[in-house]
Amino acid sequence: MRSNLAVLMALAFAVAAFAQAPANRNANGIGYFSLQVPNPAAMTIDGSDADWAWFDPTYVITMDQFRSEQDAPMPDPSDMDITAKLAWSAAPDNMWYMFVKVHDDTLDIESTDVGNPWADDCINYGYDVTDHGKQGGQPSDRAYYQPYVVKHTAFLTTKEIMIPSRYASTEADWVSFCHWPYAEAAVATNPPQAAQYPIWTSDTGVDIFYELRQAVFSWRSPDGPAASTRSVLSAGMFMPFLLNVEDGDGPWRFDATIRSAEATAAGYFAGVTLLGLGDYQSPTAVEASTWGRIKNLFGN
Ligand SMILES: [Ca+2]
Ligand SMILES: [Ca+2]
Ligand SMILES: [Ca+2]
Repeated sequence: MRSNLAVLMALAFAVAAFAQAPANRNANGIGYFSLQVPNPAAMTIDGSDADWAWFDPTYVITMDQFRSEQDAPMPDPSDMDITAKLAWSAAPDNMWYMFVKVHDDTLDIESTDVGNPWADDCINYGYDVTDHGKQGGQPSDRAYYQPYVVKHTAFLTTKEIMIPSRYASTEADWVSFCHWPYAEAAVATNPPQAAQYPIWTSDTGVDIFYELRQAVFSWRSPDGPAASTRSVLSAGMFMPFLLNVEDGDGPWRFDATIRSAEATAAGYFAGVTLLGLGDYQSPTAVEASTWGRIKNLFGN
């Protein structure tokens, strides 16, 4: 009995020691970058990236930097193809920005239940500023580990465009973090009429555009944003961050994610480094930057 207890205690210590983010947490093996928004007042959350022309294309997250959350083969680009831009703004705006373009053969937004977006096309993203991790999945963990969902509202009975990912069980606690002045989001499609149908498809498919900005909190209070600890975003900051893009059509649901298999298993997010204006706007960096150069600069 005593030896069994010793074994259990050793296992408990091992589990405790393992309750930290894996060293390899990124699907691209390197990490991701968020660029400082030069002029937050010029950004409009409308599903158009006309206001993102300043974004250095070197840092666009492309499909080869995602993996399948279910370790399935990656889809053909005609089935799903993703580009994502991550950005942040300095105080006083102090917001996280994201623009995700998804090319998809079929737009599926048929579910009417706001709390069940998972069978449809949507994005699932989140912040974990303190790198707390999912831990035991306790409700209290969600004060730190903060996933959200954005989905087109055309067919939702309750038209919430952004929700906490456990909307049904945490509705009262986290919904206010999804509303202005703390967050706003937009979803648009090309062609626009695709979103008039629960399920829409064509020979050439559809582009879906997700755009958002959101205040980031290192700790969320159940009493709402005003009682929570807001992060002050700054150049050089490391942000544990998740982006999953969900494809609801086909024989089974597909999740493309930026986190590694190890991070998925351990319940941690990928890693994003915040670059200031001077970090990515210098002429030499813009002219000759490639993923190889970035890897040399930041990955080792
Ligand atoms: Ca816009
Ligand atoms: Ca598809
Ligand atoms: Ca789809």
